[in-house]
Amino acid sequence: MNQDISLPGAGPAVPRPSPQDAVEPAPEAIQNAWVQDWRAQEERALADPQAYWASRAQELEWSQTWDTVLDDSRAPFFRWFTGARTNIVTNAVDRHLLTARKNKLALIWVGEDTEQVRTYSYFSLAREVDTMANILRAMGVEKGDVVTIYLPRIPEVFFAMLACAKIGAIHSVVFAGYSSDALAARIDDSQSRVVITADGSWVNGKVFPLKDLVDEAVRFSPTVRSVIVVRNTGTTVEMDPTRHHWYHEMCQLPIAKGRCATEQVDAEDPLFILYTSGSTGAPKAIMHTHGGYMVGTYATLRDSFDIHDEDRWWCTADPGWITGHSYLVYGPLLNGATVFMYEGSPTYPYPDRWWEMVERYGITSFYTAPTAIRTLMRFGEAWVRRHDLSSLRLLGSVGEPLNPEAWRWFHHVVGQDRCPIIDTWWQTETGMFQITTVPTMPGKPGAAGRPVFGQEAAVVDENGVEVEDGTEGFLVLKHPWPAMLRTIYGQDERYVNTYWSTYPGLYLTGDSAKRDADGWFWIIGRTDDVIKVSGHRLGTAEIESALLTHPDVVEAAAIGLPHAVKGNAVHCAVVLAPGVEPDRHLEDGLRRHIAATLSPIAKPDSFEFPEALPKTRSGKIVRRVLRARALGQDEGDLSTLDDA
Ligand code: 6R9
Repeated sequence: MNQDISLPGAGPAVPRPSPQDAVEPAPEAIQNAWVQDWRAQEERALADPQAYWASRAQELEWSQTWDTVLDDSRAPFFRWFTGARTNIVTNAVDRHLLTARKNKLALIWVGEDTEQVRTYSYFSLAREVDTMANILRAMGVEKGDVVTIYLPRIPEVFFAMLACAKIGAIHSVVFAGYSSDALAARIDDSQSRVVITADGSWVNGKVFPLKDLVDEAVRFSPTVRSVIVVRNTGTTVEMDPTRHHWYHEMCQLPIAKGRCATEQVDAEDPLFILYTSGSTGAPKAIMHTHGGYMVGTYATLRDSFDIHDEDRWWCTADPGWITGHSYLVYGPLLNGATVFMYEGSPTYPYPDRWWEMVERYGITSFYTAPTAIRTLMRFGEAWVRRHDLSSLRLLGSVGEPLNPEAWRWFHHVVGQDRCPIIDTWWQTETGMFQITTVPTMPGKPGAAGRPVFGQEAAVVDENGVEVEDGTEGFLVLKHPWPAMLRTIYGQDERYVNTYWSTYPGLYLTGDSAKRDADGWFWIIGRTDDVIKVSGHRLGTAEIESALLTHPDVVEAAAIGLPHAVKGNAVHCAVVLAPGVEPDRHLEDGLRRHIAATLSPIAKPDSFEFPEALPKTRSGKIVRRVLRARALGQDEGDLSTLDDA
């Protein structure tokens, strides 16, 4: 058992699972649902998961079919649909052009200034993707090259991701709220030569200077040759004519014109890498591939959110996170849906901005995060009641546990007691939902649901033995699934150690959970040094290394503490350099330092300034003791600590 893992996680307390709390879906919500008899489908899929996944894959197009559905001969390096050829863009865009969907809206985009609206049919989306792909090709981007995308929530992020996929390049999207240091680390690690960014992004009425941050990040980069800049805010930026290119100018060049064929790639060819925080060390580049990821995101979105052609789908996630990849860009387009994307935040200028959008654009399916629900809940129902939300059909949640109180508010106030709530538990690594519901299943406030078709999950103790229902333990997944990560880019050994070594044959999720007697899973929280703050995934190691670059800091430890709105808040214990006195001013300085070197999302809520940190004799920080102290709880067994 990995020593780093200790129960319980920092997540909010989970109420005792009680099956009688189940909320049956309203009959009108499930009339036309794709999955009616979910028990039968669950049984069928589990009887032969490979046959099940093959049947789902057959709903999509392949230029060459597979020899094997699942090749587990080198497990845990699983390979799906081996021998097959396709491209996720063939299925997300091209195939729709041969049907009536050609003229259907693929994307409705609304700016923070809501007078700014841009819409794209599948036909025009295809043209935009071709243009971007032609430009990338002309810049020398080839199959297998990594392109870094650092863009706000604007349509070009769709074009850029799809253009990379189209030519077989690997995209690495970096959340546009990360600092230049964090961006530089990701560019260097991935060795990308091209960066796609914008002059700036709008954040609550102010410009966030993306291009300046890129300049700082690539100043010393040995790899980056070109930076493509999308004009978004109209901000003045410095353009180095040798390697900075305005996107709108490049679009006018002859090289940008004309169609660009969609490269047919091997099902196992990489589609993207996405950096995410782990327990230790630098963020890891999770790698996903074309074939399996395509099948997994397509099938899970179709089943759980019951996508139909008349739907208008809104996933509020940023493209910089896995949710944006799987369920803002790829999953919905694979299903031929109409995607809605909004540039701004839910509370600016007023806390009814999202409801205004739902009403104005007739959103049917709305997928968001618990932290946003809790934030909006605090502003009161009146903001919601101002708007006609009768278009809504389904609601969804992701990123952290949706506590029963927030579940009930979302269900009653936003969903008017008629919209099923689909809580989706999954990870950057899993690529697709793993534990969730389909609309025909009863919802249980606070529970995520059941493993997706073809998957089984279990709750085990530290020896890998399944615990009794109702008991908390480590959540593991039993079967490989098509959209699973293939490795940590360039770090195969770390991949095996992180996910597959603790319990041989089982995928270690890093979460703790309980299962109830009906087979519903209740997620509790992380058991490792990952903190989910407002649904954003942060590693204590990253926050600590950011603090250690501050001149007044000698040692630092970061932990997550329960927080009513954010789920968790960052708390830091900092040992200061001799002679430095802690005060408000210093705390603010440390916060600003973290915002500048990592990201504003990582800013600590609270600090303590001890003389020394609790450590084991081998020098490992014992976060359990810090957590107990911060919460005023019993510190437990201290006998293994270093006396100092
Ligand atoms: C999709 C995403 C993964 C971690 C995961 C867990 C937490 C995600 C959840 C949830 C409870 C849910 N998590 N969804 N916890 N209920 N519905 O968030 O990916 O950023 O990689 O984070 O998020 O702790 O292990 P990622």
